[in-house]
Amino acid sequence: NTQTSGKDASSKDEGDLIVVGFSQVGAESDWRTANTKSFQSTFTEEAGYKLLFDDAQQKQENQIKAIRNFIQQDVDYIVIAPVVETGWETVLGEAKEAGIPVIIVDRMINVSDDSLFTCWVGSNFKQEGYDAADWLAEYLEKQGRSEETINIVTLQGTIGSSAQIGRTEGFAEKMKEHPNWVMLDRQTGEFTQSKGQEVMESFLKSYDDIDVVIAENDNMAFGAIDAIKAAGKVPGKDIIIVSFDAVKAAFEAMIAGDMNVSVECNPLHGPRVAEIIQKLEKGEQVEKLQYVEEGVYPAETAAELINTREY
Ligand code: GYE
Repeated sequence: NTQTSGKDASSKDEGDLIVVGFSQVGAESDWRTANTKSFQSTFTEEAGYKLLFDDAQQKQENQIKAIRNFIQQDVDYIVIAPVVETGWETVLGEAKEAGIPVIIVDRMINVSDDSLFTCWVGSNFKQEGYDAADWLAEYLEKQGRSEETINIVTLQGTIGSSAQIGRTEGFAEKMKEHPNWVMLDRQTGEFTQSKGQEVMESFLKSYDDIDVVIAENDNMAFGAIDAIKAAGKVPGKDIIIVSFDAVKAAFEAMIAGDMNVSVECNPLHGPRVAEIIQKLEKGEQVEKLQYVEEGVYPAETAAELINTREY
């Protein structure tokens, strides 16, 4: 409450609420929407919070502005879902100077002084890249194509974001175990369906022998599926679709036969951050880095599991 966090308890409009400023990346994907909802439904007044929400529209400069605003308003906690990893030192130095704890969620930041943030909770993106490659290797083996040349294209996420870096690097590392896999091209689709479709259209024009699309999120995969159908090919059969996030619409695409697998990335960080804040309120220690458990969902599991999915 406001007393333990050192705020003016007599302030009428905020009362005893814990004020949390949340700088969100944007609204680029189903994953992001689920992530935003998770915060909005957790940080309610009934639960004792006032949530100040800022959508940065995928721009770091907007995030820096929002964080400076939060500092000026003297919020109790700043939560950041950072769009990219680098460039945070100055503004986080200002938050530290103001004595406001900073919690990083989802993507990571790359700072030389790790006292600039209290803790981070998110996914192991490199592991997700490994999982995608391992699934593909097994699938191709079942099809008897382990020795065949396999032409791959990748729709990358926002360049410089942890989700892009980890998934690209994890997959690339595993490719070394498969000398017959060829990466024809990699380009960013900015994690959006429309850009994913656009980039896939250009890939289809440049290469007539694509075997696999790695889409670094489901929404770009949906765009790719549309592009493949428009080009007269069958997604899920002529071209294998490997994706990340495992949002509900991906399960629908898998049931329809359009997508082959989605590697899960869990967006439900609201309750995790609330737990961290409650510990900090009590003066307890929190773990510096918290990784979330995630699975891999091939198309064969989709029909059975779709109704159990929360996002
Ligand atoms: O995979 C994508 C979103 O950072 C994990 O961002 C997140 C990624 C997610 O736009 O859909």
